[in-house]
Amino acid sequence: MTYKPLTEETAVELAKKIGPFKEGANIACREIGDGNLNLVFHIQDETKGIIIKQALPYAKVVGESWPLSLRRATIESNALRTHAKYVPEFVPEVHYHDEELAVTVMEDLSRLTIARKGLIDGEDYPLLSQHIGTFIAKTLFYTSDFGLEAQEKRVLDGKFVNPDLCKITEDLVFTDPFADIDTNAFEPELKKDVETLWRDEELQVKAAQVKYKFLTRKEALIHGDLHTGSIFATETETKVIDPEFATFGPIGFDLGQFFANLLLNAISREESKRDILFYHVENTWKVFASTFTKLWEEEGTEAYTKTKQWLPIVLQDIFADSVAFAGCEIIRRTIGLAHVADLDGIANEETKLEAKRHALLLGRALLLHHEQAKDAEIFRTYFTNTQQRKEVEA
Ligand code: SR1
Ligand code: MG
Repeated sequence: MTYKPLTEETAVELAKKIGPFKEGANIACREIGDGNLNLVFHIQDETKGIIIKQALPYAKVVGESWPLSLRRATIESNALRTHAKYVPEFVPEVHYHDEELAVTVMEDLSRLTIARKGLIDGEDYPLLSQHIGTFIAKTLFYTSDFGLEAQEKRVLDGKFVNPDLCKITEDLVFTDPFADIDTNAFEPELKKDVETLWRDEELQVKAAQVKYKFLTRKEALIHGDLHTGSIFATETETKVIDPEFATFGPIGFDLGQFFANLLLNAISREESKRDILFYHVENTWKVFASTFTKLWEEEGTEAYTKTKQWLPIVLQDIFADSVAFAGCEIIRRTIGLAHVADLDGIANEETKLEAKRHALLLGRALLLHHEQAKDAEIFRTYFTNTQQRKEVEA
């Protein structure tokens, strides 16, 4: 079949051909895509449902002037299938993929809620950090040069060459927010704060260094866009979706994006309701480090994983990277092209501006001091200091 964007009608026709529906079933379809890039159709009859996701040949958030490769749909379905090998409990099942149509048919997760929305509505998701810490540790360990034979890893790396989507991250996360670029978006009242950031030469150097790390460190298969909008959750279940940005990159990247989005939600909450977010940040790191350690000790593939003294050094590097990536993500979600509803949805204008100023200072502090960051409590310390406008000491 040649590529054509689906409509609700043609999505139903496709579902009838490949879906689990019986002849004559009463099928309903709704386009529910609220992300920046794709069409997403929820299709159901009285008893079951499926999701049909289709990539558009351009970035939906900007329009046809920003062309994007359809191959990302294949990258996404390959990533979901790779993740399913290691953590089937944390990903939706892929039923079908058509490369030409850029379509992936997958498990209907509508019994769960997107974690960003739930967190904004005040949900706590007590198991979120346990699940995401495990997801990140396993998917990254098993695709890294600690858990996969080198030759296999090189072959897998070749399946995830993802230049278009990597460029989005390179531009939107590491470059544009640090300069006066048209696509940045922020309230005029923040202009002074943003200009201070643009003039901060020390910060510019750190941003350049971590962008270089993202470009050059092909350590493991990263999800590549692991914010709270890429996670479905309930009190007991967690599913990671949308790995269309998947590529080989630094192990700390997914951790950093997840930390940042938890912290952005914490900024948006009243003081008394923030503790659960700090708990999730700290526990994600704790679960990640302990799971990664166990895998290293029990399933390390390379002779060098027998060098016990090296593991704490590897973990320290991953942690410091994650702090830097978190800093960039916080800054870009505040003044870059793609914002988050956690901050933009704050109803009171003055509170919103204060929250965004806090976010900029927190992002800056994390990026500036990431090399000295030793344990996950620093997120809480930097959060409080920047909220009180205290200069953060390394
Ligand atoms: C043009 S795409 C903007 C953002 O949406 C995606 O979810 C990624 O986070 C990307 O940076
Ligand atoms: Mg997405």
